[in-house]
Amino acid sequence: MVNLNLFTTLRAAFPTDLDRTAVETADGVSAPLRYSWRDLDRATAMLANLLESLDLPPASRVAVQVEKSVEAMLLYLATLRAGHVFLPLNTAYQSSEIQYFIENAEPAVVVCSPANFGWVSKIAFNAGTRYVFTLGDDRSGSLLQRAAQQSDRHAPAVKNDDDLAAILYTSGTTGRSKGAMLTHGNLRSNALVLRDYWGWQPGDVLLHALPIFHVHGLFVAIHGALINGSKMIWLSKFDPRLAVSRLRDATVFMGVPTLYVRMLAEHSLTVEQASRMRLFISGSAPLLIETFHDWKARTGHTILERYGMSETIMLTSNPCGPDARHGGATERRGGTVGFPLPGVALRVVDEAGQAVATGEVGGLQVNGPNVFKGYWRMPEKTAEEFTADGFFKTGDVGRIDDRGYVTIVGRSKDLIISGGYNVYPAEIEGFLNELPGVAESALVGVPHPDFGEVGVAVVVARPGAKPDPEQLLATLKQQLANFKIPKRCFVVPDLPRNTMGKVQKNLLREQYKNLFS
Ligand code: MCA
Ligand code: AMP
Repeated sequence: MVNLNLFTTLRAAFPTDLDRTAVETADGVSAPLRYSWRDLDRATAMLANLLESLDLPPASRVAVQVEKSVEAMLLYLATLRAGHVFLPLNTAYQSSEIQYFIENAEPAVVVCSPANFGWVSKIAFNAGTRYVFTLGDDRSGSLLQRAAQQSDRHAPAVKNDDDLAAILYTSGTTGRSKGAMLTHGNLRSNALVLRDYWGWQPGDVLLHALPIFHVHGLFVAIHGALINGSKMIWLSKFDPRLAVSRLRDATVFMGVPTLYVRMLAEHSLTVEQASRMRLFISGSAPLLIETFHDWKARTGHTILERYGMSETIMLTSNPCGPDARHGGATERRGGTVGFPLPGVALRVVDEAGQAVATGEVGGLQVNGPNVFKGYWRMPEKTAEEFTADGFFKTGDVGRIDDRGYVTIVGRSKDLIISGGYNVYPAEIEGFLNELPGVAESALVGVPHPDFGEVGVAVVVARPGAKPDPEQLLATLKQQLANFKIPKRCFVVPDLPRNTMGKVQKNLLREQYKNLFS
């Protein structure tokens, strides 16, 4: 029987010479750590054996909230190898957020930073988690201590395409976060398509600068390098100066638009500095056309913009080389997200679900082997988001031009994307409305030069109350991940509403659009 475990596919792509460097760390201060391909193989075996020694039920969830480190990546790979389900959590999440994820996903194992062990383990054990380990970004903690006693040989668990590999929580426009269930087949098919479409070559070196708790840094970047046997230069935190300085040693870079904006502010970014680079990829949020042009002028490279979602991994991409499906098109068109990837069906529909004419704007729906299995334990929500003929409704609004390029023009979902992180207004408004003196609130996204878009809170006071905007934000900060905190807060007499009573967020967005310009 063929083992369709994604780990097996990635492992098969390791170079024959296992002593070559697979990952090299760079923090600009300490001496780099080097991990060979053999190290990756042995360490993932030891971690997988540790998970196996715990005698967990098959497909147990392993929830992980730790700082970025090579060992955190190894834990992800080991979880696949052992046949369990990886659940990455943003390090910015606070206790109420973590409590929700743990209670919802019921992980058998939770791994957290040593500093957070007290509160995380309390939440986890109360929710029935059997094991809580710690992992620091300096290789400290109980996880590696326990794994050190394990064998460095391990046969990957046998998996099918349809078996769960990971759950990624993505917030909903209403209600709490939903866990998008991604299978081994979803992840493998997307990794293989991107390997070919982005023309990975022997000798490519990926400069890895993104966090590894979301699709972009965890799957697109790591799978891309591993499935090509390519080395990674590993930045544990994005630092624009350091990233620019390491471009000389790399050939591929992936970033959200904020990373490009910040690197453009570095004088050291020049054509010469980027001369070894083959490919710059941007995604997770719209890339401003000015950034696209500025990057070309400063480095000589045309950024390749692509589009994806937690539920679908990558969906579309501008071409890397000639795309035979589109008459050999090679142009990376700024402002577009390119063509549907091979194997992805993408259609644009009107409100009635009927396909619109070429060039017309409508809702984007997608289908393909990369589209997720559904939301964890939410069959009704899953059913709502799929059409009768099996297309997933992305909630993004766009059009396809006569050359086949897809442009995203907006979103039907009420979502703010700030520096590549998603902020769902409904969640923030829910918290704001509970604060003393607040009658109601609205969160809107406005343009921001660094983060692309940021949230601004507009609050109506209860009769007789005088809530202090700064105090409201400070209180929110104790409850929610820092990137979700509105950058400004205004107290107003009332919110603009239409005749149906619905808050007219477009008017608020218009009113506050120049706040940060
Ligand atoms: C940090 N801050 C932010 C954000 N990040 N505010 C709004 N939006 C943000 N994204 C605020 C913090 O709250 C804090 O505020 C202050 O900035 C400094 O925090 P720090 O953590 O030091 O910030 P940073 O290191 O400068 O981080 C900025 C960043 C980071 C490097 C741009 O946000 C980042 O790595 N973004 C990438 C996100 C990503 O990987 N997305 C992919 C999702 P205060 O001081 O007031 O507390 S995957 C996806 O979307 C799909 C599938 C796709 O297509 O890829
Ligand atoms: P998430 O659910 O966090 O994975 O975010 C997915 C959303 O990010 C998509 O539904 C889009 O709205 C947005 N997105 C991703 N890539 C792009 C892009 N290149 N341009 C515009 N929006 C994007």
